[in-house]
Order: sequence, then C-alpha cells, then structure tokens
Amino acid sequence: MKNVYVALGSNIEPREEHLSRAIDMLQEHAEIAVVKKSSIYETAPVGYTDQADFLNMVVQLDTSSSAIELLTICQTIERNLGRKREIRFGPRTIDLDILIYNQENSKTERLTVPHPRMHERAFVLIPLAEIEPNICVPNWSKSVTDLISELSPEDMKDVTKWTQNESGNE
Ligand code: PH2
Ligand code: MG
Ligand code: MG
Repeated sequence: MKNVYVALGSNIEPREEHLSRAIDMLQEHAEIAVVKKSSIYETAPVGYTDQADFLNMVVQLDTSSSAIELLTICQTIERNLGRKREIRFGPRTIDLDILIYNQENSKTERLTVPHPRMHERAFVLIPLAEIEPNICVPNWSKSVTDLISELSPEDMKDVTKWTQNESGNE
C-alpha cells in the first residue's frame, strides 16, 4: 500500500457537495481507501484572482494504484463532476491534485510529485498540516510545519476554516 495525500478544491457551487462527492468516488474505488480527511477551508483564489473563493481540503489515501493510475482516477472523477478545462488556474467544479505519493520524487510529462507548487500554497499546506504536520515533503526535504513557517502572514490570512451554516452558507 502506498501512502498518498491529495488536495481537493472547488469554487463553483455546490462547492461542498463537489468535495464530498469526489471523496465518495475515491472511497468507492476498489484500489483506494480514504484514511483521513482535513477540515474544509475557505480560501481566496491564488494565481488567477478574478474568480470566486474556493473550498479546499486534503485527504490521506492508502492505495495500491501507481501514481499515474491514481492521476487517471482523479481526472476521471473531475470529468464525472463536470470539470471543464478552460482557463489555467481558473474556476472549477472540482480539482484533485496529488500532493505527495509515498515519499517519491518523480517528474514525467503528465505528473510531478510532490506537487511542484505545494510549498508556496497556504490553501494546501494548512489543511495538510492539520492531518500530517510532521510528514517530510520530498524535494524540499522539509516538514509541512517548516514549509508553513516560510509563508507570509498575507498568505495565511486568506485561508480560514469553513463551517456550514455560518455566515450564510447554504
Ligand atoms: N487552485 C488553483 C489556482 N488557485 N486558489 C485557491 N484558493 N484554491 C485552489 O484550489 C486553487 C487556487 C489551481 O488548481
Ligand atoms: Mg490545482
Ligand atoms: Mg489539478
């Protein structure tokens, strides 16, 4: 079994339903078990900022699938949840990104693990730290906590825990 961390994000309503349906589809897959789930965070868009806020979270999986097989599974789930590939970094019903695959460091045309931008993304590191603060992130060879300590206060303040029914969420 391989130990894997996957980031989920959605900024098209119903955002929470997109996250939970994606997790159900991962869990239903014969070669995947969802071991841990972080809380859901509401986050300001990074990169392409003229779009709605995201809900983001991170899950830990056990899987017998290879990294590339898991990528294909994630892309199938994205398609099944209506993901259309349009603007790079733009709005999406669901995005599933493999962050860490069993401490491997690998780069192919289709997939780079660990995720090449995870070290600079508070919306990834904060939920990951909630479930696995001490895991070493290959490539940077630093713990999640150490990577968070390198983020700016502005990056950190754009990520807040999301609770259903507070502040008018449906
Ligand atoms: N995903 C992106 C680009 N920007 N910003 C936030 N807050 N959350 C995301 O999941 C996200 C993003 C590309 O995948
Ligand atoms: Mg992404
Ligand atoms: Mg993606």
